[in-house]
Amino acid sequence: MAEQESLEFGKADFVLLDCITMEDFMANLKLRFEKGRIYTYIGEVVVSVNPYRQMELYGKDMIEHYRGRELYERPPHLYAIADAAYKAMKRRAKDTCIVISGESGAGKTEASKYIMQYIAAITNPNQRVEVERVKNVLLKSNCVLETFGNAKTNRNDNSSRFGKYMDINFDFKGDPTGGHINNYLLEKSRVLKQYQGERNFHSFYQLILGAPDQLLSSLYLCRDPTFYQFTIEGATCNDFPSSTNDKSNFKAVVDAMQVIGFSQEEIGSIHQILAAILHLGNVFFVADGDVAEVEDKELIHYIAELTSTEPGCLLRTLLHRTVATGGGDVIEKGHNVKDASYARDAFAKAIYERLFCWIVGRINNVIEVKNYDARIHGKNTVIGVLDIYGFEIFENNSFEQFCINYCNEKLQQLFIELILRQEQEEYRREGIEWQQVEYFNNQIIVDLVEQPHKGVIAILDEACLTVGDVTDIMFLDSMNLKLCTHPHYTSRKLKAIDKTMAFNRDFRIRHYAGDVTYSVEGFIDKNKDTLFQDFKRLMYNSVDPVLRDMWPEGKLSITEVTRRPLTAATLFKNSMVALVENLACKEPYYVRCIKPNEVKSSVLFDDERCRHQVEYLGLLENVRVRRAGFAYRQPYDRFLLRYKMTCEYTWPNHLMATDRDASKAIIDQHDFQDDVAYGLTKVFIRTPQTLFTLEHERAQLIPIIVLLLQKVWRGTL
Ligand code: AD9
Ligand code: MG
Repeated sequence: MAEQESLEFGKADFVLLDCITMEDFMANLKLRFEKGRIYTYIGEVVVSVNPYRQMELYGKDMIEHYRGRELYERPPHLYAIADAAYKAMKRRAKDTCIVISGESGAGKTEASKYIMQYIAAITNPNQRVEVERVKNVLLKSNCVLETFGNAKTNRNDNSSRFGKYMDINFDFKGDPTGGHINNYLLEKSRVLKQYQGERNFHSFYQLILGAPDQLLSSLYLCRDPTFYQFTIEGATCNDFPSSTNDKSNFKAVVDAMQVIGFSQEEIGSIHQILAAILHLGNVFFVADGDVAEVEDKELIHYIAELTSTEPGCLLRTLLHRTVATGGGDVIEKGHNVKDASYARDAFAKAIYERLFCWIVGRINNVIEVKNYDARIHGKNTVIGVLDIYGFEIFENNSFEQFCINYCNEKLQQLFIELILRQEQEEYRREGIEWQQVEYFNNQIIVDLVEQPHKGVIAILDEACLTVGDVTDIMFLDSMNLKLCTHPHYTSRKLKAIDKTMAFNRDFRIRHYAGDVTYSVEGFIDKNKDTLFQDFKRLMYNSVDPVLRDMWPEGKLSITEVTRRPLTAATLFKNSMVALVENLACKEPYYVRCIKPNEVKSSVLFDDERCRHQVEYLGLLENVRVRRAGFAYRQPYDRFLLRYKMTCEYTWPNHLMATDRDASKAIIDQHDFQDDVAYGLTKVFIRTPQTLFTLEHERAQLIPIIVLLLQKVWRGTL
């Protein structure tokens, strides 16, 4: 509380601002950032500004400082929100979740790790071996997943290129007994190509730069990332302190995999698969008449050995595809150079994606709560932690940014829904009247993307299902036709004079977080996500059990493959719908991350950029919703415990029928009747000033009470 009133550090809760204006909000956020107070509340939401420097905020002493405390007893912190989620789960046996949102580089992944570390630190006081194992796996899984799923982008040196939702299961004692990770749409196109200044996934550089000599030569690799097509762009990013990190991280990741329970053989297979992908990137095709030939056959032998396949089969798969004719015959069709290159790329992306999903699955295997455990330990409750890629606007935005930004729209929708719903429900439950606050509802954008028949995804799917050669431009035309009147959609073709869109292949969506211009180039391909059955069969027939495990559908021959797989966008949409449903039935806690500047500076607070984020995250509305109703609410017993010394009828104990009556006595004595409403179980206080007055009085009385008590003990009174 002392901090809340502190002028020096600003208000610890935006709800306490005298006026809820953008200027006051920003001034408070900036002041706190400059004073190293990176966390601020809006009620139970934590607003976090990325400090871009190591803070003395996460040590063991800090964990102890927050353990078991109520939210307002300590300065705002992720630990407080983690504790609140944990307490709610333990006390009321409620499933809770912590949703971390914010744009790329705002600090979501770091926040999720601190939250997990906190939960790990405060649980298992009895050091049960199995619980320790689960905690270790959960913590180590971060490092492994970051290696395979994160990369340097122009916005963040360690950008998550996949979405992650982790459930941690707890037994009735409140100790973690297991968990489950859901991963969402890995940006696999990064395997092939990275924008200037960006890197491929960390895993490749770690292998090339960190593997011991012997391992490297057994994989036929050289220690030079510029030698490989897939790593050459990233190898020349010289503003990234990669060489040391990659080298030491290689070992750290192998260690982490061992702790998790990956066998030596499995780790070996992972390295072989990574190496095979790197070699695959260097396979070039030349024309031999109408068909393609491989330029450097030696590479085929390397890849075959590393994937435990036959070189002849591998070569045939790279150069041909099997097609079922209408008459039921099966023929082999030779690729031309373009098709062969396309097929190779699809193969490389698919192997990496499967590898990533396999690793996630493998981690899940070792932390899964077995039915047996659940039976023994009784009710199982869950804390979910969501760390998903943040809203992205790049110079060139493609299918991946479209999916990522759609995902952020869904989460923003959930935020609106839950924050409002929670508030409304609480007032209804407690029998208190509620007043609506206006805010921008982004449902209209969510619909623009996902509506059946009319949404962008439906139009894209329709284009992909059309027989014949459908181009990206045809997809764009179809969108222009169907969406031309939508207030959040536009395209240069519709507005011929719009010079802000460089090309005719662009369309623009007015997202809740800003306008994003997408290039349709590659949308059809990425959505179809075609990988010829021949590759799946090749992998399924590998002698390596790890590879074989990743390609179960490779069992089928071309004539047995009947169903057209769901498109990438539809799969993603379905996974988002399921995610939101899952989150909506849990008690949510929010961390809203803000990126203070674009240059990773620890001292620069870019007013305009920050203001923009505050606007689109709807933080001001959040404060208003919180304030329009009642800024504070407390169960009667807690309210009494804290303020009973401020009223003669309640100190030291009250003789009234209920705690509600006693709380009312405190309020009446202070003449606060007009500022307070009485719910069924809680007292609701409208303005922070009322609470300040009570707090102030309490602070003045406590030393007097202590003095009196001392005198009583010493017998001098
Ligand atoms: V993305 O959507 O995955 O591209 P995130 O996850 O929001 O993004 P991340 O957590 O990776 O961002 O943070 C980016 C960088 O900011 C980190 O690598 C750290 O260098 C820095 N950071 C973020 N939070 C903290 C912090 N609490 N303390 C110190 C931080 N540095
Ligand atoms: Mg991240």
